[in-house]
Amino acid sequence: MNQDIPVHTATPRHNWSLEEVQALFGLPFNDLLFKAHQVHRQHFSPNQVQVSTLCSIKTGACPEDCAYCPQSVRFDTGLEREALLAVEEVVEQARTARARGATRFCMGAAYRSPKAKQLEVICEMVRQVKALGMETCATVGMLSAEQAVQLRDSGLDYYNHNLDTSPEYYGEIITTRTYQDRLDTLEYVRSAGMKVCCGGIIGMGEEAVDRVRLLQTLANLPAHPESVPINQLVQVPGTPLFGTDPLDPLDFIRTIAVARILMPCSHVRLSAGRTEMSDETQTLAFFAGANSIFYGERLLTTDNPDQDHDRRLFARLGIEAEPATSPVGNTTATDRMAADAGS
Ligand code: SAM
Ligand code: DTB
Ligand code: SF4
Repeated sequence: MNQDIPVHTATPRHNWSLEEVQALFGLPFNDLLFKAHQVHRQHFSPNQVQVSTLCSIKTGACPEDCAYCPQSVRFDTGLEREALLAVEEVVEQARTARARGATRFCMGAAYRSPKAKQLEVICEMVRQVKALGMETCATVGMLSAEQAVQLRDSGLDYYNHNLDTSPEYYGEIITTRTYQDRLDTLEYVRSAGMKVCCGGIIGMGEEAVDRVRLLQTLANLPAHPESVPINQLVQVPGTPLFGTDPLDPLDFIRTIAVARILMPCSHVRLSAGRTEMSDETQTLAFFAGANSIFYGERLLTTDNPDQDHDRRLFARLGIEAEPATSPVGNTTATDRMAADAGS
């Protein structure tokens, strides 16, 4: 029996030891899922999933060398580079996402860090998307403390900036910035008063201990990220990680379950990689505590399940889209998802 392992506490903890997190990963699968699901039910409505839609506002030609990423200028992935989109085009995409039931719109840019002029345009996008009544999220690379304040002042709710893997494995994946650079940006985002979206990628050839250390690092941040995206590597031909041994889906589920236990009040997002997952794997992820997804046929540059498929999966599982924090008109996100099915 595993009674000596703390399952959950009323107040989230920030002092998880390596051994404690390893012990959770090492539990028999049923014990781990049972604990994670209990924690999930204590903090969230078990049949609601938050729905976000991604938009690549600036695609490709990124100077960074992240070994997983199709957008790095260093790898030949056949991706067409695109300049920063016009504000109107982004707002139009946000309107469509809202009509389809998304409550959060996430704008991603292939930058190491945005230049002042670029950030001004991004701030205008944020203002106009926010005015549609949607939650706003952006992921545009490293920020200075001042840039974080600028984004907050334009109405940005969430900033996504992933740690991606353990501090120890990071140098195998990215050489053009450090783990500390990532932590610094996260601190600026937090100090500016925005919500943090921070997680990682599983299936990059890391050892089990790297997953332990990634989740331990996230859980031991001064405040838990409100949103924790767990991505499964999308293998893109031309990137150095293409051809990495595929992940055991049950190891992915274990990672979701441990994230749920360590960060009980955070939304855990079943993020990239759903196209390659069976419906049954996704179902287990929801049971293990995942309660957010990206909705829409595209992530940033790669495929995501089509909307009909996701709608059917939600219906088969009795899952509803989580209502928006500030509702838009008198329809719910679930109504809008359903209405879109008939259009
Ligand atoms: N350039 C910015 C940055 O890196 O912070 C923002 C955009 S970047 C594409 C956002 C995140 O997407 C990365 O941190 C990584 O976690 C995720 N990502 C990129 N390529 C991926 C892939 N092939 N599979 C899974 N996740 C991926
Ligand atoms: C996150 O953690 N995953 C999203 C979002 N944050 C920006 C991005 C996934 C990208 C997958 C590869 C692509 O489509 O380019
Ligand atoms: Fe650039 Fe972000 Fe891709 Fe890294 S993950 S290459 S920083 S777009």
